[in-house]
This record gives sequence, C-alpha cells and structure tokens, in this order.
Amino acid sequence: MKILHTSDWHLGRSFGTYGLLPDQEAFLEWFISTATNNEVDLVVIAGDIYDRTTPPAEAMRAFDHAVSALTTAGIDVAAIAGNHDSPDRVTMYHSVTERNGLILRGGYPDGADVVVRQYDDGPLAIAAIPFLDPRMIPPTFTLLDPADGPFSHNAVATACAEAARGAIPDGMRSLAIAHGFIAGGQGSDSERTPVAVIGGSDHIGAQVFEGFSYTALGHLHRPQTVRGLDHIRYSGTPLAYSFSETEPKSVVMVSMDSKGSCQTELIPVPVGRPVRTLTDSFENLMASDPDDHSLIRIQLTDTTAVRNAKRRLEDVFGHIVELKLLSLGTPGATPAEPNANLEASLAEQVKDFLETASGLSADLDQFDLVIDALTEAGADVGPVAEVRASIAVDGDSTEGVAA
Ligand SMILES: [Mn+2]
Repeated sequence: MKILHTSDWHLGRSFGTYGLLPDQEAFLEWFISTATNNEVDLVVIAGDIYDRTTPPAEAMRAFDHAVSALTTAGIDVAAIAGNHDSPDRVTMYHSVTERNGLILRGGYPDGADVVVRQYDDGPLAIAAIPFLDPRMIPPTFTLLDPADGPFSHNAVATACAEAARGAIPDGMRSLAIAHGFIAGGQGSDSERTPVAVIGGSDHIGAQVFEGFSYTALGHLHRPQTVRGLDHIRYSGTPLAYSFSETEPKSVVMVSMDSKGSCQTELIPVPVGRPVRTLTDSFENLMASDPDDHSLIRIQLTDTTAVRNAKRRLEDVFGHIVELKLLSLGTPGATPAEPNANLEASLAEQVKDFLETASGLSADLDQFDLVIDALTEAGADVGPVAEVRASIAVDGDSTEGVAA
C-alpha cells in the first residue's frame, strides 16, 4: 500500500505581511493530484493543520476542499491535532467523517486510540497520537496516575504509545502518527514552543515509537529522519514559514508491504516561494538582479537611515517581508553602554545618542533633523554651532567612535 505523509500545513498563516493562503491552496491542488496520480491509499497529516486554534473560515474551507477531494477519490485521510490546533475543533463531526475515510484525532480522549483500516494487501493498524499538553491532563485520563505528576511530554507520549501498541492486533503492520519534538531533531525558527521549556523538557525520546512499522511525525519544519531511521520521519512543512527554512520542501511517499516493511521517497513540492536573506548596502541592493519571486528579508548595512528604503527596494524585490537597518542593533552584538549625560546640553545628548545608536560618528544631516524637530517642539537645545562643529570634525575620521 502507499501512504503519503505530510504535516504542518499551518493553513491561514501569514509570513510578516504576506498572506500565505494562495500558496497553501496551490500546494493543496498539487498534493491532491500527487495523491490521486500515484494511487495513494492513505494520506497522513501529522498535526498543525491550522496555524491557530481559531482558524479563519478560508483556511477551514481549504482543508475541507482537500479532504473532500481526497476521500472522494477513495483515499483515506488520517489527521491529528498539533500544538497550534484546537483538538475540539479539529475533531468536530469525526464520527460522521470517519464513515467516509476521514480519521480525525485530537486531545486526551484520543491519546491511545487505534483504528484498523482494510486495504487491498491487508489491514493496517493506525495509532494516531495527537499533540497533548502535559499541563492539561484531564482527570479522565487513566494512563498516568496524577499522584506521579507533574509529567513531561515524553511521559505522556510514552504512556499513549505503549497503550496503543497493546491495542494493535498481534502481527498486524502499524502506523504511528504523532506531533512533537523528538530528541535529537533539528528545529528551525518557526516551531513556536508550546510550553515554557527548560532544558529540553518538551523532548520526546525516539524509543517511544519502537515497534511501529512507520512513524509519521509532525512539528519540526525541516524534513528529516529520526536517528537515521528511515521509517521514523518528519515530512517537514510544505512551504517555508521562516527565514531559516531555506532547504527544499517535500512530502514523503511511503510504500509499505503487507508485513510492514517500508520504502520511502521524498517528493519535492514544486509550488510556493523560497526565502532569501540579503545583507548589503541600500545602494548595492538597488543595483542587484530583480527578484519578484522569493520572500525577502533585507538587512541593510548602511550606517545612516535610508529614507523610504522599503518602498524604493520594492522596485527590485517584489515581496519584502522584513527590512531592518543592522546598525540599529545587530542580533548578538553587545549594545553600547547607555551614557546619557544629563548635565550636557540637549544638543550634546543628541550627538551622543546618534553615536550610540549607529556605533559610528554622528551624521550631520540626522543631527540637524533631530535638532530642528526639538526646536520646533519648543525645547531648549543649548548651543548648537559648537556641537555641529565637533560632528563635522569627527565625521572626517573614517574610524568609528564606538567599537
Ligand atoms: Mn507544531
């Protein structure tokens, strides 16, 4: 049988000011044709269907369209709630949808659930273990004794996986679906941590999934195997959702034989926009090759403010999602000591501020701009000519005044 594994659709997500839904819809169209053209038996969505617990109607419509098309084509769909999803909303009407092959699982009541589906080459046991927040264990959850708490993500996942394993009929091939951070996995900038995590306490041990024929994981946005095991995998997101996700996106085609042996193949996702980070001066960027396709993050190396930089750079780059002036605070750099000398005149303080903010000599134009504004506002800026003269002298030096 063929299983198509994907996760972390995050339907309804925005990338800065760029709404991703059109790209997500393009992915879904491609995904539906890929599943049908390859005669897939089962599609697995390993959590984070939506980006929020209350997704916008258009995002729900996109999901409805995809699962309707897939199940109409005779393809089963098994989906779990991730940490971004509302378990209650995701599983709404699941007893009705299940008759048409749409298996939805979310929340503690579904934690150890196992469903057996029949395929041409035999039955498959599906253990769909949704994301479960250990802080929210309800009294009805009997797999752990509240007296032994508080529990980690690993403890909850282990309890659910053990119970699920016990419910799988002897010798039957099986599929585990789960959503979480498996220890040793490689994250990116976009997995919002579900809970306050100290020292990796949200990590789940890979041994939790021992014994399942295939484990379809979600949560990490990079496609990867767990500990090099081909049958325990993250599919990764279908689209780039942060600037750290520069690697190609894919879905996993799993061919499973009747005994549960698996062969996997990554199918690259041909739609969506790549992400690029450009670090250069405004002048160089204005002169570079136009790019109307990628989502762009610009880090300007100019040491003085560039007016209307974004609007002007948009002539070269069609989709600027983020723009910042690096000199106004480089990530990781040690900020200059604040040294406001309140004894000094306001003009002196403005000069000090401009030097501290840029890490370089104050710029005369910027100085005049601030002084004019302060004067207009009625402030007593003190003797300006003297300070201007000292800036003009400093400005001749090519060395920065602050390291
Ligand atoms: Mn997630």
